[in-house]
Amino acid sequence: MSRVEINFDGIIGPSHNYAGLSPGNLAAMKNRGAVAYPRAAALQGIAKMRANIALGLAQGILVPHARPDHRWLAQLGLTYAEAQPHLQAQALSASAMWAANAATVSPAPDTADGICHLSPANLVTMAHRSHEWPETLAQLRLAFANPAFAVHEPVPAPFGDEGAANHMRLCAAHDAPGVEVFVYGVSGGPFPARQHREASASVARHHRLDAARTLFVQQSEEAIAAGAFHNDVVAVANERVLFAHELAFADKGAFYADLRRAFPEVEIVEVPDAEVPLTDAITSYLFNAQLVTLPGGEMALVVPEEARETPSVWRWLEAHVAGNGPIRRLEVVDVRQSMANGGGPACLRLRVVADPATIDPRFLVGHAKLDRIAAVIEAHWPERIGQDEIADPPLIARIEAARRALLETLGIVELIDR
Ligand code: SUG
Repeated sequence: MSRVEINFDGIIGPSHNYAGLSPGNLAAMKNRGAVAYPRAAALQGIAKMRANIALGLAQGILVPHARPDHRWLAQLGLTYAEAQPHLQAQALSASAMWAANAATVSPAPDTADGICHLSPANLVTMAHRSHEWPETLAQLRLAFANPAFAVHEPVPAPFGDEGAANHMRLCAAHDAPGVEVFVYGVSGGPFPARQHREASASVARHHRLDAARTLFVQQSEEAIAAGAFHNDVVAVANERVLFAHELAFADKGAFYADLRRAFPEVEIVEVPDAEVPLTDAITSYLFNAQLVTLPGGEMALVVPEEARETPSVWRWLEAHVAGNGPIRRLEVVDVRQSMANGGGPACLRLRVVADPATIDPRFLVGHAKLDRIAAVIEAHWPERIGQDEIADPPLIARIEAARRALLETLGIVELIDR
C-alpha cells in the first residue's frame, strides 16, 4: 500500500455567482452584484487540476451540490419562487466549490486507530454555507466508503467549523506521523471569527489525535480584520515546511516554540510585513497557494495570477526561488472567477493522504476524465449569471440540468436526487 497526497478539487458549479454573501471576505463583498461567468469559472478550475496532474500529482474531485437547495428552503417553509432575494441567493450559492472548507482530514499515520478520519465542516457562520454539510457528508461517504476511512458527522452548532482551511499538518513525509495544527479565531474586530476553538478540539477528539502532536493556535485578530477570514489566507504548510505571514498568528513566538518542540525538523518560512504587507498578501492570495511536493521530492508553490501581478509578492517569490529556500518552483494558475469570491487555488482543494486504491474511483480524475467533464461544462454550464437573473425559472432549470448531466457522465447517480 502506498499513501500519497491527493488534492480533491471542488468542481465549480453551474450556479456560480457574486451575491456578496460573506462579510469579512473582502473580494466577495467588493464584487457583490458583478456578472459571473460559471462556464469560464469551471473551466479555470479544470485547467488548475490539469496543471497539478502535469506536475505529477494525484487529483480527485468533489461535485457541485444540488442548487438551489430545495431541502434547505423546505426546512424554512419556502419554495425557491417564494423566497426573498437574499434567501434565493443563499440557496443558490455555488460555495461548495471551495473544498478546503468541506472537511478536516487527519491521515491514518496521525490517528490512534490507524485509519484516516474526515469530519465535514458545519460552516454555521455564513447562512449560504451552513447548508452545505449534508451533501458534503453524502459525498464523503461515497468517496471514502472503504474501511480505511472514518467519516464523522459535523460538529454541532453553534461551534463554527470551517474545515481544512484552518488546519495544517507538518510531517517528515506525507506517509509519516504528523503534527496537526488547528487555527481558530476569536472575534473582536469588525468581522466574525469563523473557526471556533471548541469546534477544532471536537474534531481533534473524534479523529483520535495524539495530544502531544496536536496544537491549537489563535489566528491574529489583525489578520481577520485585514480580511483573512480563514487561516489559509495567511499560512500554508506542507511536509516539514510552514509558510506564513509574519502577522498570521496571535502569539507566534509561543506557537513556533511549541511547533519546534513537537516537530524539531520544521522549517518556518516567514514573510515579513515590511516586505509583503498584510494587505498585499491578502489581495494577491500569496498564501492561498498549494504548497506541494513534486515526485522528485522538491516543493512547488501553485499561486494565482494575482500573486504575479502584485509587485511586492512577486519580488519576494522570485527572490525566494533564486535563493536556497524550500520552494523551488512556482506554478501560476488563473482562477480569477473563484478569486473574485475570495477563493484561491488552495480554497478549491481538499487534501487527503491515502492509498488511491481505497478511494471510490469515480472521485479520481486524470486528463481523459477531465476532458469528459470539460465537455459537459461547455455544453451545459450557463455562460453568465447576473444578480438580476437569479430568480429566472429558465436559468434555474438550466443549472439543475447541468449538474444532472455531470453526475450522469461521472456515474455518481446516488447524488442526482439530493
Ligand atoms: O466562505 N466565498 C467563500 C470563499 C471561501 C474561501 N475558502 C478558503 N479560504 N479556504 C467564503 O467566504 C462568497 C459567495 C458569495 O458571496 O456569493 C463565498 O462564500
